[in-house]
Amino acid sequence: MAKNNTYDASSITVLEGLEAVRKRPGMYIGSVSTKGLNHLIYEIVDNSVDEHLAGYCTEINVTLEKDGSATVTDNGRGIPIEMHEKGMSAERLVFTTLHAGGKFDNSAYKTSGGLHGVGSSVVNALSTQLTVRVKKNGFIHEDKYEQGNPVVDLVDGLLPTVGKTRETGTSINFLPDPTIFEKTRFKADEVKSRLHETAYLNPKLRIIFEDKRDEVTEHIEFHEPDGIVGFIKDMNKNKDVVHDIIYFSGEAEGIGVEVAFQYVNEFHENVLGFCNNIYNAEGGAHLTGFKTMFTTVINSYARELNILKDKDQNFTGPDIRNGMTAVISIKHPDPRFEGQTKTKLDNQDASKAVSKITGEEVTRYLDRNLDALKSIIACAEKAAKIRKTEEKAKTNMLTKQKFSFDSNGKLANCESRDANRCEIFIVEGDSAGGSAKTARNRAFQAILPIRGKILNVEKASIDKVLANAEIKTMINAFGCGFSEGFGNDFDITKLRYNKIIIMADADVDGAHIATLLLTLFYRFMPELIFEGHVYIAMPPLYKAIPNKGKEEEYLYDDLALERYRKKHKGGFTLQRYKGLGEMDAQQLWETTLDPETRMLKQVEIEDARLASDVTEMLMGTDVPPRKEFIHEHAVDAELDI
Ligand code: TTJ
Repeated sequence: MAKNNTYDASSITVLEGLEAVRKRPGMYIGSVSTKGLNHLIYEIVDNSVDEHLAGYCTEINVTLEKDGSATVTDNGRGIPIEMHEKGMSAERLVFTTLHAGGKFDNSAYKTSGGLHGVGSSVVNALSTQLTVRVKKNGFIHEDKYEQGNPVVDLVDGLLPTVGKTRETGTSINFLPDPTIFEKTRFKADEVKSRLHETAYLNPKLRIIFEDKRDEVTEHIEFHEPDGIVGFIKDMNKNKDVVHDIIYFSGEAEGIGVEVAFQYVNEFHENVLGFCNNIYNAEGGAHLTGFKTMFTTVINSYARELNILKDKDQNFTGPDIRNGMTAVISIKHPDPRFEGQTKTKLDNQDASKAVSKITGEEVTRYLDRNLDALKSIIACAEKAAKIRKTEEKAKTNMLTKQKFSFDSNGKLANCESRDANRCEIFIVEGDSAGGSAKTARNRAFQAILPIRGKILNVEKASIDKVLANAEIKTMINAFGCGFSEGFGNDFDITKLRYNKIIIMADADVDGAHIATLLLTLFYRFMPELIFEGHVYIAMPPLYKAIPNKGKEEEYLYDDLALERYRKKHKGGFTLQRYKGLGEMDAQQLWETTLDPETRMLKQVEIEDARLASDVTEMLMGTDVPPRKEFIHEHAVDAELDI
């Protein structure tokens, strides 16, 4: 409880507010999985970014501490600490009032919207401990909270000081509450990738990341003075680019618009949308405005240049974006978000603004750069040609070899046709596939064995992808088609299995196969992931059989083994499972297939996006980084029970 006695009725409603956050944390941070956990860091960092946008902060430090806490420090003006009219220091209002969000100045752009910017009070409510240090007016002021409640006595209504300083800034240290979160280990890869994104979007900001949790401290500085141009440059590094990066910016309808794009010789598009520095996974109005106008402009150039003749149809939008890497970043005074994960920008004025500026600026640039224009149209022509061949091939495929549900290559289908109940396991290797077929409950579990490595879809053209036997079998089995640039034929309502479960060995090759499959789903069937249908099976690493008494136990990671060792001092025999193929049918059922006892990890869209980003690295000829990545992930792997 709060020790100080300056509390009045208003502070009681405050604490009730935070209690609501602790009761239903998902409502405020999306989930209590690792994703929600990492969100806590972003909530705090966003405040410092706001201070940067207001023109006062140039550096932000984010540190993952040894004790499992996180520290965010900036060199801004420092949160106001003086007495606020409600009889509390302003800083206390920020950390104990829902939606107060530290907006004491009139910074033009709120980062709040959707899941984001719900504020530092939410982080406070979900932390066992939170310490605030504010450097200003010559002193370091300190405040502390436990489970969201202040535990520091005010001195004449003011915060105590713990030292002197000439600097200004804010530092927050917080320890996530283990009774709220499923796991409390921040995922460094995700945090780094998000901080790097923030650096690209704020070219004058320096972000220093440190991970002190392992023996060797990791220290990385993110500073991207080239902004979103640098973002494009990095996404396209090691790729065959076909023209210089095109950049433009402008303002319309009170909305700031910045766009950078460049084409590469590949067969997919990668168009990312940001609003007020927040990534919009589901896109939205800004992307629609850009895409629609860009399609119009390129088609009209193609007609002007007589590349499209009178009788020819227009290029489709996806044709035109074939090979495009683009970042559309807007600043909106009052963003609203919709969609499954509340990451789809809903403001229609954003579409108008982006469309207007794209129309003007792209024309201005391409009028003067005919070579770039011709390269872009060449990409569209290539795509259109493949699309037409593909449309023909698809019609042939559908009419000639009518797909039969039961005789589809190696698929051992289940008996039930009730999609809600059905599961399909994608199993690496013929031998594991064979055991899984014996072990499964054929009433509702289907098994699809796949052989060895599957095709890396990032590197292949669409016709290659569709010619690949494993991929064809998967698309057929799932039943909902696929979506790629060339028209969207994906229909999630036709999905035949509620759960698609990737079953691969817990080793380097297994991780690689899972990555390739995630990349495939992410590119061609992203809704499967958005709507939570994709899972990864987590087979155990060991079986422990105690020397006397009690039953044997499956252990799913080394931590579990460590715990088991401590509990069973009497001795036990340990069986190590090297791979799925080594388990007999009964063991496979108990450990991996039986819904009552198995462990599954539900794949989130971030996992897939990350997988897609790293596929390049994994597939490259560079052996060292590959090893490193997989090692890191092997250590990181955590369990959803
Ligand atoms: C507000 O207007 C007066 C001067 O200070 C402005 C402000 O709030 N600055 C500010 C807040 N800088 N940094 C923060 C901040 C930093 C972190 C890490 C966390 C929070 C909640 C706020």
